[in-house]
Amino acid sequence: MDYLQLKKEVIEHSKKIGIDKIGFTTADPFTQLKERLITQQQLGYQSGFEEPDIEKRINPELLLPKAQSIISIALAYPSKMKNAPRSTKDERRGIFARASWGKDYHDVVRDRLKKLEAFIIEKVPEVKVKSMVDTGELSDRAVAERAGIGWSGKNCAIITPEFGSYVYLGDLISNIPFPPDTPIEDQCGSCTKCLDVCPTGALVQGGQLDSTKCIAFLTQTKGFLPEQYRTKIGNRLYGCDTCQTVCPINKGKDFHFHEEMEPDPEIAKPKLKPLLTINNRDFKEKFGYVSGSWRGKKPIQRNAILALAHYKDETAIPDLIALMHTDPRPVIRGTAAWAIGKIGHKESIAELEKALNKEKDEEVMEEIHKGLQFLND
Ligand code: B12
Ligand code: SF4
Ligand code: SF4
Repeated sequence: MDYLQLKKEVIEHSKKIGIDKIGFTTADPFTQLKERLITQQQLGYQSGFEEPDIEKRINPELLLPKAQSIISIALAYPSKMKNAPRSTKDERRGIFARASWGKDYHDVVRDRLKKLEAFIIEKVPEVKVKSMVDTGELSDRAVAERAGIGWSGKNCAIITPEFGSYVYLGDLISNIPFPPDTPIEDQCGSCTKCLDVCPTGALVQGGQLDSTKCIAFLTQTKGFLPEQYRTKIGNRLYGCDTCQTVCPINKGKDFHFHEEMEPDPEIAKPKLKPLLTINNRDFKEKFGYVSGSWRGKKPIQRNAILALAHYKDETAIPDLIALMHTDPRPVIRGTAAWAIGKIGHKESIAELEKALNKEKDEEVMEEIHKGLQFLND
């Protein structure tokens, strides 16, 4: 079979089905990645969202017997929101990172991978294929880097010359020996903007992330946010784009190729106060289709409380007091108490004391004490 010809046809077809960039690499083990993953594990820098089995991550043959190649695909997503609503003094708003704008990208990328699989199966009916996006075993970035989609930036992102780093990645492993592409040269040069601007110092050095400090990770945790980060997350409800927005390669990069990726401004940049009281059904209906809701309502609500504290929004005090007294979730009660103190609403001292008298959860009591301390200082 003429694999080069088949590769050309696959590339041609990819353009018709809404894939913005495609690259090919071998199914050889990712040996350099193995060392990196072990190092990250040993340093305690992993987020816990990664596939834990390192062998599966680095050896495509364990995922598809007789694997011969991996196709990497990239879909460009928008970086600018049309008709973005303004956050006003009375109605403060939070922000979902761009990777959570529009329909959940897992569904969008999976759709393109399925279409690509169907085309390859049509051409080679006996082919074996396996596709994945984000939740699969492979490192989507390591695959993309080796397949020439982009280089691995100091901010850890795969940066394409065409679309910058605002691309989602997906992989298709097959037993077809497609001729591989060559990696792109690193174009970061002496720039260190992303390292300099990271609010928490999570980029410990170029291309190395301590996930436990990264705001993108922290916004997705379910417990109390460690205190040193509470004032750093600003109005972020999910994810963080800071090390990408400062990147000079991303300047002017804003692509609107995919209708599904257009954000609903009221969802991507929602009002904060209504989030405090939203019920499960409404949350699912409004936010359920975006990738940023995968951890459920609690982290978003916790982050909304912290965002209101960030804005020192006194108009949120009645809602925060109600949460502190009645919410069944300790994280929400405690974070609300902390926020009331942080906002500096001295008239709430009595409410905090009342809450302290009836509170049974020790962590929450600690947060109420912190709130009181802010107000008594
Ligand atoms: C776990 C995870 C996270 C964690 C950890 C991120 C990280 N940097 O490791 C958290 C929750 C923090 C996170 C955040 C984000 N994520 Co995420 N995440 C993943 C996931 C599931 C695994 C990543 C992983 O294994 N990391 C471990 C590190 C060690 O490996 P790696 O980054 O995959 O591979 C690189 C390194 O190994 C490096 N490397 C290897 N050896 C060596 C040696 C040296 C010396 C150096 C310098 C580097 C180096 O090269 C590889 C290629 O770049 C992938 C999906 C997947 N299955 O791959 C998505 C993925 C990486 N995330 C993605 C996105 C969009 C994000 C966010 C931008 C979302 C947001 N706006 O909040 C942020 C960006 C944060 C950042 N600066 O990285 C995209 C990235 C797209 C792109 N253009 O790069 C992915 C690929 C999902 C997808 N399919 O589109 N994510
Ligand atoms: S996503 Fe935010 S917190 Fe994480 S490395 Fe980038 S700038 Fe730092
Ligand atoms: S900000 Fe500079 S160093 Fe960081 S990824 Fe972009 S070009 Fe590279």
